[in-house]
Amino acid sequence: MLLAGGLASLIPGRAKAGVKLTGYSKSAFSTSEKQTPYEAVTTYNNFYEFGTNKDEPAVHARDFKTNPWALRIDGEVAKPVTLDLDRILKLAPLEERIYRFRCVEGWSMVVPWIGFPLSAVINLAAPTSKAKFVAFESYFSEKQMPRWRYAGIPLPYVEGLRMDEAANPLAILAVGLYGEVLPNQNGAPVRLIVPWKYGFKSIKSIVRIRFQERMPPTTWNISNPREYGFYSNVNPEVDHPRWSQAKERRLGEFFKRDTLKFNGYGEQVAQLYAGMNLKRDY
Ligand SMILES: Nc1nc2c(c(=O)[nH]1)N[C@H]1C(S)=C(S)[C@@H](COP(=O)(O)O)O[C@H]1N2
Ligand SMILES: [Mo]
Repeated sequence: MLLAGGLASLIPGRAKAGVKLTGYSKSAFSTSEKQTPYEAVTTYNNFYEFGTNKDEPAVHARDFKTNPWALRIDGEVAKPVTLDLDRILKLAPLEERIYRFRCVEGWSMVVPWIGFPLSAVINLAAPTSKAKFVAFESYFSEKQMPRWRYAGIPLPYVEGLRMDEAANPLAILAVGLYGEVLPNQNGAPVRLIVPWKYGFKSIKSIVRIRFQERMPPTTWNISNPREYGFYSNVNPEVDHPRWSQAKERRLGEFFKRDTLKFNGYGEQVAQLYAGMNLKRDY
């Protein structure tokens, strides 16, 4: 894996978008659906630490410093470890994963992410038999995140998965999109992508992954427990208290389309929830 043009990232204040990633392979999990244009993917963002309007993260995250980076992996594991960016990029062979991505707000997109299975982290850390859940935490700095006061949610942003969800081959850590390192506004340098769940589960700019026995708290559930549950699988049959989730609008398209259960990834993930009542435990 090579970072071509890596020097550009050393020029202070320069956005790192445009630095090419090379040596990644294609994945059988990719969709052939029309990809949402790069421009839309990188200027229509939810990253509340950098502002709550969709166009703010691209502006306010421009100077966000993502190198050096430290990702701490610990908790109920045999091998706790702290990884720098170079080691993160070398955790596993990089793949392109072209996934549908559905935000709970009712819009969706198709993004060619570059990353590797989250299971690479599980293999590295070797969780003990006590580990039932994985907790994720985003970077947080008042100084680097000038709009943090307006976020309206507790920070740092936190998320979580059940162990078997984390081990599912569709769950990835993304380090790039459209063949380039992740733009800061999309969660550089490393973020989670769980394409069968609403977008808010796909936590950005991760600094800590902790394996634990208990179900971890999650940011939107803390802010609004009535609206957002731990699982938050895409489900057209479970309405948001304030709007229907039956349909969605692809960015750039006019007409709405039907939302698919598990965002269309049921074949890969439905068995994770066998025996659960997804209308109650959402
Ligand atoms: N740290 C952090 N992660 C986050 C968010 C956030 O505000 N902060 N927003 C979430 C939401 S609601 C969505 S829809 C996706 C948006 O990802 P994108 O901007 O790359 O499309 O990031 C998720 N991850
Ligand atoms: Mo979202």
